[in-house]
Amino acid sequence: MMKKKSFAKILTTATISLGLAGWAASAWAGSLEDVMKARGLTQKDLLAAAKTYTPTGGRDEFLVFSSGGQSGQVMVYGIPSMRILKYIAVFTPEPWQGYGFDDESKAVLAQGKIKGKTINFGDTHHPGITETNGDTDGEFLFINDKANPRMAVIDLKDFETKQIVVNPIMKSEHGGAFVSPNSDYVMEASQYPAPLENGYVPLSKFNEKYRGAVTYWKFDRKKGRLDPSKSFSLELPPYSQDLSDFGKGPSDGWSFTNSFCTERYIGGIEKGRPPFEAGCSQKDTDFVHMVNWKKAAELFKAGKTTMINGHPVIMMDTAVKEGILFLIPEPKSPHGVDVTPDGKFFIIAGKLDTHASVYSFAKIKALIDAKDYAGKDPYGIPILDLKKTLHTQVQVGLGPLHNQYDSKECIVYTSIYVDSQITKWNYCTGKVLDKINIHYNVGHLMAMEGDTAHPKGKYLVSLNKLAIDRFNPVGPLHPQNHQLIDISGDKMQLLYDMPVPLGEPHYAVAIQASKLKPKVRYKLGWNSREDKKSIWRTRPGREKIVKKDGVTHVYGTLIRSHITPEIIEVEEGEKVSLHFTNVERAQDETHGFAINNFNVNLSVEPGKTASFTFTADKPGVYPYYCTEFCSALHLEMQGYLLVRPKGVKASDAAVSEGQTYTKADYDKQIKNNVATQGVIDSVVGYITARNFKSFKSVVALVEDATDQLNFAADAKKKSEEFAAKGDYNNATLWAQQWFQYQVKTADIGLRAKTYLDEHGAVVNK
Ligand code: RUQ
Ligand code: CUA
Repeated sequence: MMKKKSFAKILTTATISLGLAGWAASAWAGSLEDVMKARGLTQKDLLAAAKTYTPTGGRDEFLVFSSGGQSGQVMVYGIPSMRILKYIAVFTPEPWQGYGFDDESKAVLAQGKIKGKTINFGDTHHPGITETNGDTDGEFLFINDKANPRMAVIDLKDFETKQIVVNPIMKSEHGGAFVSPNSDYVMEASQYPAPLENGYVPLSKFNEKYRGAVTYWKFDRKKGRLDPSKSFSLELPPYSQDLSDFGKGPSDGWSFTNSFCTERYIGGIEKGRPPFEAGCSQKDTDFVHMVNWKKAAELFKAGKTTMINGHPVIMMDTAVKEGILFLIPEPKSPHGVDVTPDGKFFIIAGKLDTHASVYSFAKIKALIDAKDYAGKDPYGIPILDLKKTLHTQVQVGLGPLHNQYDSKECIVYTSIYVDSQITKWNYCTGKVLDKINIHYNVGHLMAMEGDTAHPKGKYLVSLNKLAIDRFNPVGPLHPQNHQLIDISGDKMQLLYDMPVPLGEPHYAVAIQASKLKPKVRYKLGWNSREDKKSIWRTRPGREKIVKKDGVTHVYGTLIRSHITPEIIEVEEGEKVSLHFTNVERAQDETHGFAINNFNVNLSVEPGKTASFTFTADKPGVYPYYCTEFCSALHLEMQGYLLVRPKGVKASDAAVSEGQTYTKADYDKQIKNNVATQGVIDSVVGYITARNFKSFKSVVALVEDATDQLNFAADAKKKSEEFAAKGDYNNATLWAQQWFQYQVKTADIGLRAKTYLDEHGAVVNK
């Protein structure tokens, strides 16, 4: 615990320890050669290190949003440093963020209930960022849940999940989230065929009753929410639809969804039948589905839909009649379909083929316009001739999966699962340019903005499924391995291995960090999940406990370093709703709130109001405290919930403390406070003598320090009032509180001073 030493002393101690640390580091380090020798590093290693190493305080050029697979989350990390910055809770409760513990986020998770059932898990696969003219703009992020067909919206202003929508007709999905070039729609395609209605249909009716589908979720950018009332779906045959992409440029208005198991095989290994894997890989080709989604949106608006589970669906026969749905054969068990940056081609890789196929949109369009079809599938959907639609086919390796584009013209990278390689090739000329080994078995790969109209090149990440021998063993469950590759030269160069200890990521998207504009704090009293002022907000001095409709509402505040109220007494069986507003304005001053035995942790960032409702069902004493180490007196940020047995009267007995104070204690405290004020004044003098206004972070710190000084003045006044009445006990305690605000002011002042020193502030003329 902090002793009451004078601030001059604290300042000197801080300076000495900084000086010592600098001296110790230089004595230990040795020369670069020594370190290379000791750690067995090569020149190539050093070069890789220099390309990724980010000195303290340095920022990354790109941010990555990676799916977290079965963790139901999204992971955020920086490139080139590969430092993990955040796991965003999406489909799964996450206590650090209070997600699934506070009432506000519980309401978001509750949107994801399916048939009344709470689903606390998601299999996140493909994140997609909002786009403007085919380029990602960094406003919102979407992510799908493959296991329980759902789509989530994350606001990149605060990196919080705002909405979950449940797909009304799908029982499984995969081909989402893909975003149209101006974010009008977010696409979701089903995976394993099932009846679109809910309920039982025997497998003997597979061909007639089981279906696939694509859903176009309308995105309302102003509200930052998907709008189910303006969303629609398209019925598809019972093939296993897979990944999707939206066209852009010349192919804008079209979407592409490939499929596997167009054999429509239904398995049955337990009955002695060959398993799915055999029956679903029999044919040489499957189908990519081409949908004219702009025309589909018009059909939906014209009411040419059938309501299924209360959701409008354009049926296949309507789609065929209106000429909005076509099929093109694609070689063997395809996986990714990726539209080129200019929108003229799309590339499909077949898992069981060694080729990547480049389809020409111009050729496809000409065939459609001429009604030049090669045939029809069993559901009457026109099929185009594979050869007539191809631009080229290129042998890229065994088990190609996904494609990403470079900033350099015609350059594409394909992940090769079986060979554990990445192949770099030219899709205009059809030439393979380079291959690099990865460790091991790559799924998706991701270049910087490599799926947009203007890829940024520079780096590529190989999202590998297996780590095997790359890291220190941590038991049979291994992390995944994301490998950073330099693609700026002719040859790809492996730079860095990052273990992913969260879940199995599938796709990831990178965006220039400069495009993101996250906020530092919320407006005071903010419900972050609904993006509006919380009806439960309160301000310092207005804290209250109110009984309404049988619920005891506590309107509280959190600030360094106390929780108001500090004592809450209720009767057994009472329903209690706690609402805490973090009234800090300072950056990075989050407070937590946990209480014994109630399974709750709140994360209350500056400005936020978070609530927790519970029934005080068992009499007892329940301490509560702040779970973020927010200040020197963080441990003292505490309180008691007292639950009185039914029928027992509240005792107003005087609070009995362990200590009382005299005039001598008071005088001593005052002396200390006055000395401290002198130090604060000198720090303030140091800052204001310099051009601190040129530094945004310092201006924010000075604002915060000013707040703390105002609180100090308040406590000082109370202390003096009690002293005037001769109540030295309360006078001393308030003087101590005055000192606490001084400590916080000095702490902030020192931070500002260090910042100025490190960033070359100059003395005012
Ligand atoms: S998919 S790699 Cu969703 Cu390719 Cu997993
Ligand atoms: Cu607030 Cu610790």
